[in-house]
Amino acid sequence: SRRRPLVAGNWKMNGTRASVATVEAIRDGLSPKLVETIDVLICPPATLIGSCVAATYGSAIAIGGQNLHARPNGAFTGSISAEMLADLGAKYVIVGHSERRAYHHETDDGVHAKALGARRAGLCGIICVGETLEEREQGRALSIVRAQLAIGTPKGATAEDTVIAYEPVWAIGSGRTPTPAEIAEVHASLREMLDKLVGDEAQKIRILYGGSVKPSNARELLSVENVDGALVGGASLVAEDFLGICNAYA
Ligand code: G2H
Repeated sequence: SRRRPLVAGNWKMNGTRASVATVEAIRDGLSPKLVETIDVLICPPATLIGSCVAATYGSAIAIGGQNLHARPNGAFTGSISAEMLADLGAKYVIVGHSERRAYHHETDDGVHAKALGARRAGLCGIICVGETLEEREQGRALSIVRAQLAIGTPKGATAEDTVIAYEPVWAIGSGRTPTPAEIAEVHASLREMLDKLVGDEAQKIRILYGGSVKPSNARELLSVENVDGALVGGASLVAEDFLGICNAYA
């Protein structure tokens, strides 16, 4: 496709200063030929963003945040703004991951506000959508993810400031993945909805698949039509596994 693939790692609440070595191993393991073809991103916990940016300076790897507060600053104890992430050298930020939605009560309107915050600070927001198992079994998967996309995506979103990630909640960390046909159906529907939202720009905006991506299934999942890369959780914690996923594009 005309879209440049993005392979993104989401470390979630894992990693200490020693884990910067993992980013260094990923940096050193990416072949020059591969980084001509794909974008690579690691989203470590906020405590490690600065040191991971330093470790990847001048390399093909971008560093991002996993969450942000929608406002630029203020009396919001414990929160981190998009401006603060950008100040550290982050280029991306994950917005509305299902774990944030489930454990921190994030709503689609809240996701929209955070996506605006990311854009305000010059970050690319990775807006996450996905249905629960119950919603899928009720035949509501498409209507759920389309609504999440429609509400969460800022007006005038572009490929520079927005990436979409489809992560079926039941596939996250479970080892279960949708079939290629199920993924293709959702991604086609999301792109059609994006077209309604932003017009022609929809053809440029990347839609990632996330949920139990690993080296052994990456080639199959990433070759599905309209899948423009992966958001990788567990398998991004081990350099060899993450590189194995990136090499699905080699
Ligand atoms: C989905 C994914 C990364 P995992 O949350 O965002 O995690 O690959 O461990 O299923």
